[in-house]
Amino acid sequence: MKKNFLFTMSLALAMAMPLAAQDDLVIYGDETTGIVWQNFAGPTNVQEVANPSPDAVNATGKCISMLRPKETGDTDEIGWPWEGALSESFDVPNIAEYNSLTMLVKKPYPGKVCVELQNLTGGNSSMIWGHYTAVDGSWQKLTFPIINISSLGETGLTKILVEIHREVENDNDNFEDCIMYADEITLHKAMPAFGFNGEDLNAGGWLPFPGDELSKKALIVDNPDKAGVNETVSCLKIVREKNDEVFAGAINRNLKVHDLSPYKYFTMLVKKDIAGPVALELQSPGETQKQVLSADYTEVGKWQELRFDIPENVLAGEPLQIIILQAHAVDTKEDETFTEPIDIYVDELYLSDGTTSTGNVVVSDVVSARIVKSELYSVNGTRVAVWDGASYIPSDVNSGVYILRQTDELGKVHSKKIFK
Ligand SMILES: [Ca+2]
Ligand SMILES: [Ca+2]
Repeated sequence: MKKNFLFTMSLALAMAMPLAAQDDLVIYGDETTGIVWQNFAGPTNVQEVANPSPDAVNATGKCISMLRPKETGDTDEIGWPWEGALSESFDVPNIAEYNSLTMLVKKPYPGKVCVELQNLTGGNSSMIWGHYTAVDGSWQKLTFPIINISSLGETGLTKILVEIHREVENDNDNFEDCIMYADEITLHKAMPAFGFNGEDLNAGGWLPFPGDELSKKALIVDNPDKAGVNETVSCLKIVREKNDEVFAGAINRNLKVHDLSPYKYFTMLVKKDIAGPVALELQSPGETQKQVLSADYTEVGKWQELRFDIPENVLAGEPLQIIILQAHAVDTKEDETFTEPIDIYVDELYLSDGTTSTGNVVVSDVVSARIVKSELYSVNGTRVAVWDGASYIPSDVNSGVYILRQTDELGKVHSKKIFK
């Protein structure tokens, strides 16, 4: 009797909490029931198994495993880059209320991961890319933007396809047959963060452009010069050949920045062996709006931070979904001095509202008139620092929230809340 009562109570509670009210919704994980996974495109042996190495990122008990063979078979369809796991067990009619999806991934080799969100009748989201970057086989949480879901219609999300290692490996001597794992698929109302750093913010993954997705003309590599301004581990490498188009480079179709208007510029690190402009072609969903931002690379051979100013009314107010990264926006077909392919390195792409920069807190962009005096106040109103001009906040100021009060050359006072 008691059991029945509890069951009825929990059912009533479950019915009283519509899914729409939840910010985070775990749709596959240890706590979910009735999710059945099957092989996709080959005998990949998809099954639910005990978590082989619980750690801080994934301490849960079970997960999905997939066998990824190395060799590509002709007739038996093994080892294709699109092999993976498919489940038709989901029921999320209100998928449009969610903005990002996270999935835990564990595999012995870094590489691209794809998810496709589908409905019963074949509508699908197109591929959404992520990139697993760990080299120690640890669990890593990948974030995918929820985009291109209008074709899912009324039924919403019912199927998910996970392509766990969308890479060609049959000519890679370092790759062996292996098991790869996925777990804890969660929908979030929060927007995915914007940024690319090669380590953990992969912004959905870059692909060579134009041309073959699997050509390896754009891929994540070890940073070749950690002695300069970029000490980070990894970056994107783009191979530029003489006969490539002016706009050649890499494309990222998996961005989700709803509103660019609060931002003043993009910053991005570039390193190449010849000087020349780099461009970011911004596009809205469906490519209805396009805008090219350019910056000049001059410090030949070294990492250089480029700044791409964002104009007023960028993309006519539409969201940003696609960036074509034009690594060397020069016509090399006609350039007699350009003969051999060059490697171009790109890293640390971020949006800035003009008040912060990587490392130091830059305050010089707060207003356009020249600042002659800066004062920093705690939120309690105590003045903690004063200095001439704008420049950087003194390094001995503790981290925290402050009010920055600046006086410009015209005597006008500007105040702004800042974080250090
Ligand atoms: Ca789990
Ligand atoms: Ca990096």
